[in-house]
Amino acid sequence: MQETSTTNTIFEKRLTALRQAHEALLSQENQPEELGNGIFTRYQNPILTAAHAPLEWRYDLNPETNPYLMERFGINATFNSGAIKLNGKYLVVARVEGYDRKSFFAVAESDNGIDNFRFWEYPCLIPETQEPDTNIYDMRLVQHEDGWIYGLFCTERRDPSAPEGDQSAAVAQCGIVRTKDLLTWERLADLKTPSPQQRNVVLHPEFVDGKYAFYTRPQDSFIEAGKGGGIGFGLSDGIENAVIEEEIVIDRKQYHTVYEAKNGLGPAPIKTEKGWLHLAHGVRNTAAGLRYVLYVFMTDLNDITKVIHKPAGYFIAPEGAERIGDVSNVTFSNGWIADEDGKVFIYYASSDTRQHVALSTIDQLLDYAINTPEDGLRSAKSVEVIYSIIDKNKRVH
Ligand code: M1P
Repeated sequence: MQETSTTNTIFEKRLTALRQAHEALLSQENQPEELGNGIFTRYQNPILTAAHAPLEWRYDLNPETNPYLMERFGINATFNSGAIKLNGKYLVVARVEGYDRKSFFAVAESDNGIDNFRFWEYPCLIPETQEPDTNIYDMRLVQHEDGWIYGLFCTERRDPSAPEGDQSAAVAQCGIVRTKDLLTWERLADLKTPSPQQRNVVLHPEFVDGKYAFYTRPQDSFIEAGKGGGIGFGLSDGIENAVIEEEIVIDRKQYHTVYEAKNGLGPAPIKTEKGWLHLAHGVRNTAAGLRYVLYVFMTDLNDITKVIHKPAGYFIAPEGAERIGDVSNVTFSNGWIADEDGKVFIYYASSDTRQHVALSTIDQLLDYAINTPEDGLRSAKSVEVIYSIIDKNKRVH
């Protein structure tokens, strides 16, 4: 009797404290950083962390079966979110990763796109194909002109040709689901392409020559892009059993750039009067491991495979606390929302651990993309750029 009432007290105290801490986190206001770089404004707090996951997912809330109110399902991270605005709400489909390393998708909703993101009651139920996914992650949401919202994501399975002693060899491919409400998801066949592995596949929002158009990232092995490196592009007659017969690379990896080792498209591009705006990630290798940064480029409205502007270097790189996490030195984005008034909410994740937002506008992004000098690919060219800026400034003052 004594023991039961003691454990009940532990349970009640813990539950009250947990609920208070959770509510305080979820209702926290997010403030913009001061000054910034004029291109975008970072916000101070991550919009989603592991601690944002509902208590109902993590705890058995029955004092009879969980007297110590222990966590029964640990959440490790929330990151790499797809994003869409639906019925006036800003929705992100986060990659939520459990302590067991498996990722799954869950929708979190906010009224303003900046703070107070709250997960919906249940995570997304993604149907499996005949060949079950071991792990699913990084959904790109696209409102396609055919009327469906598509979610393209990476489906990962153990490499069937790997020897028994190798328990880490995997095959990555592109899984496809579609929905009208983000509640019910219809699974379609995985995308077929000429590449042995695929990650970072994105559906273009419009038909191209009456076909579904995909941005791909052909790669030779699970980690290495190999000879297939670059952001690829291909067309498929249909979407229910999508097949790309021919893949061309439209944005290559390149020596001594921030996308030297590999690159991949982020969210679906935004259509503007001056071209399609793209956000992508570039990867280079360092003595401390891979470094992932975000970069911007634009493609032609009439030929979406033609890159027309590409500022040098990175657009967003990990800063301060963003540098540290499960996979440190990573910024990654697969979601942004362009509002009717020209604002652009850029959802980027840091170090495979947490989700952030940065705010910009179509005008700012176009100015950045069009007027930032391209990479000259040599130190002397960088110095030339600075000279021209200084000389131009002399004429102003
Ligand atoms: O760990 C960094 C990122 O690595 C992968 O990206 P890429 O395919 O370009 O190497 C993805 O697994 C991504 O989820 C992850 O953030």
